[in-house]
Amino acid sequence: MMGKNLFSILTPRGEGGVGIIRLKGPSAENILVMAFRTVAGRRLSSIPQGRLVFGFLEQGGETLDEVMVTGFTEGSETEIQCHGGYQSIRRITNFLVSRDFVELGYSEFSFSQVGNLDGIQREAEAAIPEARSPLALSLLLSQRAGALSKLVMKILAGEGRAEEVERLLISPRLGEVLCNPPRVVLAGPPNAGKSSLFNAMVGRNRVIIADVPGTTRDAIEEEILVAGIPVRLIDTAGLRETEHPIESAAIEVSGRQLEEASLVLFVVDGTQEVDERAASALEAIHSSKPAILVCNKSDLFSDSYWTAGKISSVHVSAKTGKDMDKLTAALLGAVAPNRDYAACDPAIFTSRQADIFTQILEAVKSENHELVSLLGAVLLDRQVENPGTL
Ligand SMILES: Nc1nc2c(ncn2[C@@H]2O[C@H](COP(=O)(O)OP(=O)(O)OP(=O)(O)O)[C@@H](O)[C@H]2O)c(=O)[nH]1
Ligand SMILES: [Mg+2]
Repeated sequence: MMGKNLFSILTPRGEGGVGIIRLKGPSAENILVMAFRTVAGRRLSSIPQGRLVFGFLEQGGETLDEVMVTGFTEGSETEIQCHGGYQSIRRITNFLVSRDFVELGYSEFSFSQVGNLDGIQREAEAAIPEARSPLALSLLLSQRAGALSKLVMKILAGEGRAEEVERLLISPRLGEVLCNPPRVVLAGPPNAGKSSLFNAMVGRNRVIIADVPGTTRDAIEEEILVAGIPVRLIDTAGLRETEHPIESAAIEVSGRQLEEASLVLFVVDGTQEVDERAASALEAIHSSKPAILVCNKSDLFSDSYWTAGKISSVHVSAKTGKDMDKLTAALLGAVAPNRDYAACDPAIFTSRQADIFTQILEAVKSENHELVSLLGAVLLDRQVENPGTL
């Protein structure tokens, strides 16, 4: 992308008061200068740095929008602040595209004023707009401020201990869970109450429930927060042998959801006797991923026929809400057992960081200092300083 004029829309694409478009590139400033006229009708010779100038953007004698423009010291970046909403922003970006600008996403656009951030801090900066919970935001802000980078510097200075790195790598890692919500799939025989549980966990009547086996067809997804942890909850069609073509297709969809699940909540009707087919389906699921047996309808039974052996189980009632807190505790225990996060603690939050830290741990243990310094430089996206001397 060297030598190209680039722009990025920094504000969300929706209704709002202001739209912000950042520009940079060899002729970005010139093109903006040519199209801009102040409210007093004056042309500028350059875009002033650190000062907002109010005026109009024009193309072929037509006003595109009332805007404010400003410039930034490094990298000759400029910014247009226009009206918010789709039409105004689109009109200006169409103009930029007609002048050979290329659009980049927010996370791909490297801003000059944050150019001194290291690789980890830049990853945090890019993830912050997508933070899905207050805890995710706190964790990312700490890493943006350098919590994880400081630990890497310590390791590079030969002061990092293997235990510190080991602690970071305890899986599943909170930072990654917060940035990539686990997929929790409700599966099991028809009529067990999967959709009822889905609605209870989502907190509203999102899907149809009925006393007819085979009610749910399409898999339905909702993102929920469980004790501050974002979770993608998925309701699926009940699993059973069927001749019905639509239900068969629905069961195929359930199968695909099961493959992609991080955790399966296998829901059964606790009032019913154990169905061998369902029991072996649960065994098969559990052999490849974490699963919890959920005996539903506990308002109707005190002792369930179902026992899960090694698989953890809970008895709940989707209908009355009885013991739903036990289900959420079991869910959290499976997807995010390490939830202690104190502000400013270092945390891994991307798989790239996890991969490199795994290699750093090995290198620290085998006292391969040269490799440690190489890997640290890759993590921070920096040149290796004095290679071989660490
Ligand atoms: N008593 C009682 N009934 C429940 C409970 N949960 C669900 N039901 C009832 O069980 C029936 C089936 O519920 P659904 O939530 O539709 O079951 P499902 O597992 O989604 O069924 P399919 O979509 O057909 O696979 C409905 O009549 C619900 O009202 C519960 O905790 N207690
Ligand atoms: Mg259902």
